[in-house]
Amino acid sequence: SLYPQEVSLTNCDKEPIHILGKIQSHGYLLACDPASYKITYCSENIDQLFNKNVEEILGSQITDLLTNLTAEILKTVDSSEKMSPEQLHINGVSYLLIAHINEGNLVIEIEPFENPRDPFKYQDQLSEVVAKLNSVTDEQKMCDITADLIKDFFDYDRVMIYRFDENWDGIVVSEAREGHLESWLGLRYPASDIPQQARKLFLRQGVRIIADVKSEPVSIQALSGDECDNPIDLSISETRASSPIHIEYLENMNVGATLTAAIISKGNLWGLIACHHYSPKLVNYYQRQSCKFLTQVFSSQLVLSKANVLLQKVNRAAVLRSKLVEKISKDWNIHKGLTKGEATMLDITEATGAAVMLDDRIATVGKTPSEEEICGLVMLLKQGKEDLIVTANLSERHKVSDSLKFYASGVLCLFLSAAKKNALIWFKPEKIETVTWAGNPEKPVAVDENQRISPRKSFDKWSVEQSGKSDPWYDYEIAAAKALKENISEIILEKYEEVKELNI
Ligand code: BLA
Repeated sequence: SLYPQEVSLTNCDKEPIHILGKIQSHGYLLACDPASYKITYCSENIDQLFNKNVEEILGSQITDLLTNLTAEILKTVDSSEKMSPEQLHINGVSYLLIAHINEGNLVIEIEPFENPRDPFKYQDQLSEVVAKLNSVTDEQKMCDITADLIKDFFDYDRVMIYRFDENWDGIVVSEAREGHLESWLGLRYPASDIPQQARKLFLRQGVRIIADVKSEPVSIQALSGDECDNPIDLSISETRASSPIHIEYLENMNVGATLTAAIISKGNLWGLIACHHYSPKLVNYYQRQSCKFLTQVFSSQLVLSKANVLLQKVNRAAVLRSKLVEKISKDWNIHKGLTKGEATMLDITEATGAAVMLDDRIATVGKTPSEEEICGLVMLLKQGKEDLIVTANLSERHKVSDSLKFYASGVLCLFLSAAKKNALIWFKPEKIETVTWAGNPEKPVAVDENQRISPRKSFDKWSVEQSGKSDPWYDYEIAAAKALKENISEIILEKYEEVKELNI
């Protein structure tokens, strides 16, 4: 590792971001015991709303402070849900009051409620959006439409659809931005930019804003003494201040405000809608809920379309496989049946080349290495324990020739029996790709002389050539190959039985 042990990147995973004891300065926070109504926490700026200071408020009754509302709040808020917000007017200013219960505290947050929109008109627009999203099935189109819609609706300078890969690195797959901004489409960001506890919290919260990156967060005071000794859990709070590391990250990007919404597919974080504004920006609670709703519509549409595409592929592979079996059962020429004519073994996967090795004879279809090289490859693959080999990076497993790397960086190989004389093999070619990261991915953090970790300063494009890798093998391809192997084994067995009978 480039860094000393104590400041390894995993430290970022340890920051307890849900109990940092601060809120963003546009909001106000009060918390009380739900049974006694005694106020146990409040934010230091609370005196701006009520003509009382922190000392007077802590320990007093919430029912004395929010006289009209408290009964309502306490009636409606239950232990899991957030109460629907109440509008408040204090000194001629409109606010929204949002309450929830978490870890034994009734948490009340108050935030400014500026330029409320006509709720009916808004509803109409939302319905239009849902209809629009429902009408597309292509994943990329869906992302593009969603990015445009969110930009239209909430007017951030830049809206990105950000997708996580299997290592939690991320890529900007769609973008809507103001014309003068540089495009970030296709840029990658390392997993450490969003550590795992942040992703986890995020999955729970769904949508979140940072209204003003430059504003100083406001501390929370506790009745019990030092808040740090008995911190309040802000996991589902609306106004929770962000980790200073993330704030520094956004400052390094010159971002002034953000909105982030979780794209969830079957309970997992698929990606984010990441919105950036280059000055402060506060979207109110109702707007955030709309954004959450839109993101949910997008997420479910995404899951549906993925399931449909998969189903179509699975069906197609099954139909082709039965054609193959039918063909082979006619003349029992497995080599020819699998590699010649209209349907071949190539068609049940997305591979570009395939080979069958049977009775010491090879037949190929599509773009493959030479027969000699295929033999050599099978000798290599045979050495392992498995009778199914799946790799999208052959040169990572074996030292291979340039030609093998070129035609067969991706290999899906099934041995037909334990003796490993006979095999079905599919190939995918090497896909040389230039991957562009936002900053050097090897150095996602800087460490100062006090061993303090900070995010990287530069997000300048950093290109890396990626070689030796093919497209991945999808589960449906592996399943189709396995099913074909079963079919072929049965055919061989039948053939053997019949030959035996003829001999008698
Ligand atoms: C949080 N980092 C985040 C979040 C995003 C990113 C979206 C969640 C923000 C939120 O909840 O409001 C990262 N934002 C991005 C990326 C893009 C973007 C990749 O717009 C791309 C366009 N961050 C670092 C390093 C550390 C780190 C090195 O870069 C740790 C040492 C930490 N990021 C970090 C933490 C959080 C975070 C702790 C949680 C912030 C919080 O919710 O308090």
